[in-house]
Amino acid sequence: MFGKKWAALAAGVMGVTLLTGCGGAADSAGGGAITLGFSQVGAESGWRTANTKSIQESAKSAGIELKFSDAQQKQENQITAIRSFIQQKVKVIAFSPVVESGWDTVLKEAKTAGIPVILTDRSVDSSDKTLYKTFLGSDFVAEGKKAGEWLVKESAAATGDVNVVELQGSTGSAPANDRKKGFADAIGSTSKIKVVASQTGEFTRAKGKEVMEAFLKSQSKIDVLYAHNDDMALGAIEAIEAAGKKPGTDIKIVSVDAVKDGMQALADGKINYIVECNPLLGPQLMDLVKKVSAGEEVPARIETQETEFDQAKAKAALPQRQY
Ligand code: GZL
Repeated sequence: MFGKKWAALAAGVMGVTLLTGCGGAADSAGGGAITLGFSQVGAESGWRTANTKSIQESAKSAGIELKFSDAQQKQENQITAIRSFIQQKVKVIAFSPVVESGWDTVLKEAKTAGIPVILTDRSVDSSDKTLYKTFLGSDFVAEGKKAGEWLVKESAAATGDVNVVELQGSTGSAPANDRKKGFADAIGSTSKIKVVASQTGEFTRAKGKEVMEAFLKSQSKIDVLYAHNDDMALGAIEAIEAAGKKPGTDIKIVSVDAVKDGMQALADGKINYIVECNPLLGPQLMDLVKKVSAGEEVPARIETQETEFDQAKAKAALPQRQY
């Protein structure tokens, strides 16, 4: 029925299809690679850079076609990106919500379009749990609690008040809200530990330095800095040193993330304790994308395994640190 020419053409088409599909995570309907629309918060910190790298590399090795958008820390940009993914009829949408609130409308649009949504890293406060399939990330309240418990132990021998200044993460974000809560819960019963000032440093070094400069001017006595991430702690270290004080000695510092620069400061004695928050969510996310794409059930919440570092543990871990 078909001459050689037609057979060659058919083989060519099959080849291209196979090539697209080969090594790729084929769409459950067999229509080529799974397309994933991912809206990222921004590029505000070392943690975020590592998180983006993990997602992009994992998509590539999983053969998943990634449509990636950087929202530059603006919710309106994430909403625009999610609407664009819906228009493009991607198979799955995943995102790290820059803030907890204001997502129901756009998530209902994705649900109406029949596109499953996965939350990674940060969560949303929607009461309608059917708007997303699962949450993959950390327990930020537990992270704040670990930081507070360390300070309670560290302050046991202190006779006078222990004055704490707090650099909060981005206003309205799940990590900022929850790390603040967890820390307050942990120190709550200890009357001598007092948070005398608390303000957002937007998870960036620059803002962390700026706010720490203001704290140093406004507070007569600062014993401890609690920073919601290493980048703000590193900015604050610059301000503390510029004020002629020794970070880690005159002002103790407890932080969250455990990115390489933070771990180096811990090894150098400029930070005293770091609670880890793991950004390497890519491999687990791609497994979830394949399962959700195939209509498989997935757990409602998947928490990442994390640890804590003192100076000795940081020195030992640094050589193998991936981020
Ligand atoms: C936490 C993540 C936070 C990091 C910051 O999972 O959302 O955002 O702690 C980052 O470094 O900017």
